[in-house]
Amino acid sequence: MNATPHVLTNLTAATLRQDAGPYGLIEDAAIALEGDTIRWVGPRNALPDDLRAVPPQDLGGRMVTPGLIDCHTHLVHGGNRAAEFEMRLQGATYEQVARAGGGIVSTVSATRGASAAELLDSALRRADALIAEGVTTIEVKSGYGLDVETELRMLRVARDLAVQRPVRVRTSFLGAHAIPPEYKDRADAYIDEVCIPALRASHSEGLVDAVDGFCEGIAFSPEQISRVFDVAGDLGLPVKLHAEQLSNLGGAALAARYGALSADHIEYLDDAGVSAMARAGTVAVLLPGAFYTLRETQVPPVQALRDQGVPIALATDANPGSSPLTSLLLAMNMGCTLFRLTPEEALRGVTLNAARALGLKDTGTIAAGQRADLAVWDIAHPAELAYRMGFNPLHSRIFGGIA
Ligand code: DI6
Ligand code: FE
Repeated sequence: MNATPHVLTNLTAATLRQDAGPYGLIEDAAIALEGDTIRWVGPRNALPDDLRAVPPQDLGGRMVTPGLIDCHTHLVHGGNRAAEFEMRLQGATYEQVARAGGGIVSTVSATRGASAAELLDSALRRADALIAEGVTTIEVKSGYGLDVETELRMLRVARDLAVQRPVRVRTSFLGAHAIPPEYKDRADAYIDEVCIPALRASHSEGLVDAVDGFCEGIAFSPEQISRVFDVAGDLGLPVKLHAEQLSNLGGAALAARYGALSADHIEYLDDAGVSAMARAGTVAVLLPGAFYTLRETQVPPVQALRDQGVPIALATDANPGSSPLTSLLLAMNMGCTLFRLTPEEALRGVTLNAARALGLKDTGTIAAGQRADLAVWDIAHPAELAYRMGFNPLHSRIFGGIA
């Protein structure tokens, strides 16, 4: 491709490159884009001669970061759970609601009853909220169908989001999310008769980038998750897992044994789980929106993750039950205030480490050869992104080189 380069100047670049200083910051920087790729980034006075000849676009001293990445969402679903919110405010716990047939299973009925067009319509509203905050990549899970047909419909709708909007979508198959009412007390049969066939069908339609599961007392055992992960391995798909959210079943260590991209939630993760993740290079995806909504008190072991060099990502977990959150900036703020991440860790968590949690190597930093997915902000310092609540300082977004 011989596209004319596009040169951006009069900006500060928070490149997030790891070999650079805090935030990988470059003051008075220039960024050159060519087609959908970043060709060059560095101090403006070091611009190569051929790029100096191109009339630049002046960004007025603004801050440029990589486009943000929401690496854990359940964006596609029918209905909402405001009634359950009210029940929990009257004292019911998330687990009690789930065991009483509410919770995830009530979203399953609403999702089964929704057409693809209805699912797309409501998911686009939520995707637009993310995109408006500079998000350029969104992960979307299935898991509210729990039958072959509806799991496929959810994944097709997820893929369609990237046709309807300038955003990249990565899909995760989450058939092992909950046990549907027709398989009550027959979780093993559900795995064999529905989950695994739905995974194979979704994969053969090219709808699956990774395989996820919910390993928990109210969901699936480590043994059941293993059976799904074995099939993922046969299909050549990477895995990730909702692990140690409400209790410790050793899910993160199990995921690490399968070389998982990420283990997500992990409030109840122990030292052995942290070590297993460190050895496998599994990313810790922290989801403060769910922690906040469920009024969880056990915080994830952030210091142990740091000490053992486990990369930390942050995401919204956007879902109608435990995290009705569609602001990645607010997730960053919550990551700092509730989990004591630094603002730099929060930004790394929604860029470079979020990319890793999705197995993506071409996004998440500003560097030559990366995709030209950028966010331009009206801020003076990158810490401002995590600092405010309910304020959106996005100036503009560049997706695949296009503003
Ligand atoms: N953990 C979560 O936080 C979401 N799924 C999961 O496995 C919650 C999904 C929901 O409550 O609808
Ligand atoms: Fe989730």
